[in-house]
Amino acid sequence: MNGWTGQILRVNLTAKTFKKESFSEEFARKWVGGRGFAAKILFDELKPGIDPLGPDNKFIVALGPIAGIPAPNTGKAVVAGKSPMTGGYGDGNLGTRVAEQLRKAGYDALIVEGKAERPTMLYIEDDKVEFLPADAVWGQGTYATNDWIYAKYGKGVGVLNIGQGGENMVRYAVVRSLEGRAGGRTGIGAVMGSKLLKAVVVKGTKPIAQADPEGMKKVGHDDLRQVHQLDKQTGWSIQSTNGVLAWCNEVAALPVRNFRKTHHPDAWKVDGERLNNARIATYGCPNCTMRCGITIHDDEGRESELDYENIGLLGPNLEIFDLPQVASLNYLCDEYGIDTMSAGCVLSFYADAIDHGAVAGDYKFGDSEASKKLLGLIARREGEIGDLLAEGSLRAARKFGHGSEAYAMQVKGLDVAAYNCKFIPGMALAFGVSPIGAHHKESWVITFELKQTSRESYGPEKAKKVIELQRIRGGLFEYMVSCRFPWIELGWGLENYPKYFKLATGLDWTLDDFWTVSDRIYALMKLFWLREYPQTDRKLDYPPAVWFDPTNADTDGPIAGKHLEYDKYDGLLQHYYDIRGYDKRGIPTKATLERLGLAEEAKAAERFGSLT
Ligand code: PTT
Ligand code: SF4
Repeated sequence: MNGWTGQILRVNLTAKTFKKESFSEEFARKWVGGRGFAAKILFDELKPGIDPLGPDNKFIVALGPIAGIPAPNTGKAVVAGKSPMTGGYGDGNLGTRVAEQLRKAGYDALIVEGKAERPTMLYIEDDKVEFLPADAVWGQGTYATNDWIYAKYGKGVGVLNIGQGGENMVRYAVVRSLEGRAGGRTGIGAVMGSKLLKAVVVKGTKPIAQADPEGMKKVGHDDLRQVHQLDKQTGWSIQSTNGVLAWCNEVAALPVRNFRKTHHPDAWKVDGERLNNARIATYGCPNCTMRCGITIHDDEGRESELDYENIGLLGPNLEIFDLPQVASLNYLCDEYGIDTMSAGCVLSFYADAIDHGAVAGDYKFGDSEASKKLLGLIARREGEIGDLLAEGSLRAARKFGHGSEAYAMQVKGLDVAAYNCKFIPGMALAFGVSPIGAHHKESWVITFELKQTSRESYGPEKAKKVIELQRIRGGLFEYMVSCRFPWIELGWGLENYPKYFKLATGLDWTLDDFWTVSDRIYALMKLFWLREYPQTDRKLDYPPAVWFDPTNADTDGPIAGKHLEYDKYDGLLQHYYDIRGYDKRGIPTKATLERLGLAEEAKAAERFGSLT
């Protein structure tokens, strides 16, 4: 089968067994790869209601038809499982040599089941699979673990590993790969930890079957150059993702003080220009010619790679405007293997809850030393507070009570990304309807909304745009499995993806064919929710309550006195459901499921919750 190896590697850690399983061409065409494969496998194989941190959950690594091929930005992999943060389908997308090595080993996906008896490293080399002891690095951070692995196998292998956060099942633990790369903020690192799986190392030597290997070589080579030139012309990677910080501050969209404020006079101290000035090195994912990983020294001289999300949520959101201090918090998150974004939101929520008298404590906004200590307590689940904050802001709010849930900045249990939507209805909708909780990766509608429409509008054009972006970002890029930055940041055309798909698989698809796959996967993720939460309600698609609160409105700046309005937001949500063909609860109707080829899945879901 060109474009796919046609094989999945299934490993059972309890029994220490493994087998290769073939999948059909029909399966490949229907789900394509990455998120599509992972969602379908988890939907079919997980019993509803299982504990995400128990042995019944599965850890999946899934690749797409262009993953690992020398073409722009294809060095990415999807890691997935039932999310410990949300209880729904969860995944993340990270740069890793595993993309190329696993495909060369002969697999499009890896499924890890069960639980090891002792800390384990899985070593995969073509047809060989070894279950190796990892006691030597259990309890160690991700940097030491990486060094240990590289010392054994050299730097050419693909590596996924976890730190203390994953080992101790911090619900927002991530999977780490190369320098500066992390993914699976829905808690996929904790899923690895729950299985005592410290690391996965992959080496492959086989060719990847393609419909037109010569064509691919030429086009891939030319496009890698073209993307590099585009990056030079636009200058995007000078500030990389953090180029957006100054803009967010200007348009009142920056998270400041647990999202209480939307802008701050000191924001410039941590903006893209300052980050670039402090740069000591640049890292990137494999097959990337627009490398975006800007690395600086933290206050202790350690290398730390910073993106906008990390800076926004560990910096202004905690009222910390000292770049080396922010870098230090970021370094610790990377070392412990916990999500910088949820970590930032959990700490800001804690400070806010103390401020509002929901809980007693002396932690304060702006205190970077105390923040560092708390990160250590969280990663080790040490003491009552470390253990509780390791559960995420929603669960902590439920424990604190006193109305604090209103300002736990999360949707469906996943903390929000660094866009303060106090008065940005479309982006608030994008967070609300993201099928994995509040993640910006699904739909980043904010620039369209602020640059091309009125901020005041709750009209259908915003719901339509959210869906258009979901199809591309949460769809195409997550099942083809390649980085979206050439498209979003450099304007490298979407038409390149059908082109690569054809070179890899021989199939001549239009973009509309791809959007059908995107809609199918979104519908399946929703069915996953229905099975887990049969009483599911549209309120699950609401952003944090504090954004609707008039007493929380800004007192100065461009959106002074403004806030989201419930009735209008609900109308916008309804536009979204209507366009998607979902019912009033936000669940795809039977007709929609039928149209997307999900009749079987609908039947399976109906055993647990009703469909309309
Ligand atoms: C992603 C999320 C992001 S999104 C960031 S910064 W960003 C944070 N990075 C973290 C980190 O670093 N260390 C850490 N301990 N925790 C972190 N949590 C946060 O995780 C990432 C880039 C970025 S940088 C983005 S937007 C794009 N994301 C893509 C995506 O989701 N899909 C895709 N097809 N292409 C993408 N390209 C870009 O990749 P999650 P990476 Mg990450 C250190 O996975 O779970 O979605 O969380 O993968 O290889 O580091 O690249 O301003
Ligand atoms: Fe990785 Fe950044 Fe390149 Fe995307 S642009 S592939 S995230 S280095």
